[in-house]
Amino acid sequence: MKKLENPLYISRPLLPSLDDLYVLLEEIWDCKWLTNMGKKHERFETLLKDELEVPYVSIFNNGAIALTTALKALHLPLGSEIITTPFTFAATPHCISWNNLRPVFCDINSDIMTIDVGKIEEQITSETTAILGVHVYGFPCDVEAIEQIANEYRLKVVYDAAHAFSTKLNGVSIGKFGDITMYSFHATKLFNTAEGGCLTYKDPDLVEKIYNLRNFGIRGQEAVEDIGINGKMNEIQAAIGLLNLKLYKSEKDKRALVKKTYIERLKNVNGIRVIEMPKNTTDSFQYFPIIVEDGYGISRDQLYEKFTGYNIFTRKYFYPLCSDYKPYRYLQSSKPKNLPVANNIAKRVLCLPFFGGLKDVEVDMICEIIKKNKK
Ligand code: T4K
Repeated sequence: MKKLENPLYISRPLLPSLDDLYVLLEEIWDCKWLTNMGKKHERFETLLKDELEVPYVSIFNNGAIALTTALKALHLPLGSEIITTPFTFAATPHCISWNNLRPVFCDINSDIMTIDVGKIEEQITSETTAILGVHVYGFPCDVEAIEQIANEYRLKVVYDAAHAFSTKLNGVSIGKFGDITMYSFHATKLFNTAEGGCLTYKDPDLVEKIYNLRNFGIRGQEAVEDIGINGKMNEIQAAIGLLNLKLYKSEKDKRALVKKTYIERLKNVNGIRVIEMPKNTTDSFQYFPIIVEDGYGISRDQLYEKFTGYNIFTRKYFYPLCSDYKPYRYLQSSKPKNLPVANNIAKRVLCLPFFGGLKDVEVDMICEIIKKNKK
């Protein structure tokens, strides 16, 4: 097997045709309205609400600002504790910290790597005010159990669904669970607007609140009614969103085929664990993680290096754990003995290149590299 001439990345963005984009850009240029809730923004927000099958949706300039705003909108007492997972992207605990709230890390389950609902209650103290679950790789958290715990302890529930665009649980949109859910539309996501994101929620009282927080609290030229930030999506992002809404299902179909091939080829490789979506869940086809078990013979890091040698850039999402980042290391909940499963998974997980345009020969090569290096 020869080293690839061009690098092969974990993801490649879904791009609308330039001709189609040009038509929408021309409309934007003609009316000279670039941002501040223009026509494209309005249309995209409306269509997205239908697409995600949720009562309310507010679009944002990126997922992290959206998540920060979600926590702000819930009026959680300053300094209170938010129980979350360390097995996620930095944005999750950072959005907690930016609200002057304190992340408390809870371990994950080894099957689908979401927050371990059996361990949440041990983390609850008189300071706890919310649970922030992450539907990591599009695998759904145990939303029912989380709801039960939240009801019992009167906690708010926020979900980070950055990876879960179009995920459904028993036919219900993942955006309908909890108090607020955040989706990311970053370039690396199944559905993208280059940068972008949204919040979904069901409480009508949150509509005004989130609207204000997203735009400096401005309610007219002479009225500022809340301490908002600039979370607005611009018209060019919204234009990409409008076009990609029409395309993402066919991207999903292509990814479904790639995933099927990966699973077929890899499921019998001793020491490689592939993770299938639970039966009651509609897949978001965001990432394709494998777990490199001891039986494989070489470590995840060694396999990662083998790939790099072929110009193939797999990713160790999510290593290191957020609990090992400098700002969070000192926390009591970051101690490895509190997070045995997360620590184990973080050193074994590897996300393989996964996007619709991945060629059969490339999938073959990736699977061959995995098989060939087994000891
Ligand atoms: N919560 C969770 C659980 C998240 O995963 C994320 C973001 C967020 C919250 C926050 O949402 P946003 O504020 O981002 O909307 C990437 C993404 O930047 C980030 O959005 C994502 N999670 C995270 C998991 O992955 P990096 O630093 O790994 O990205 P980067 O630049 O190394 O890109 C990965 C690969 O994608 C590249 O090797 C090539 C390809 N790529 C990337 C970009 C930016 C492209 O082909 N085109 C591109 O434009 O963070």
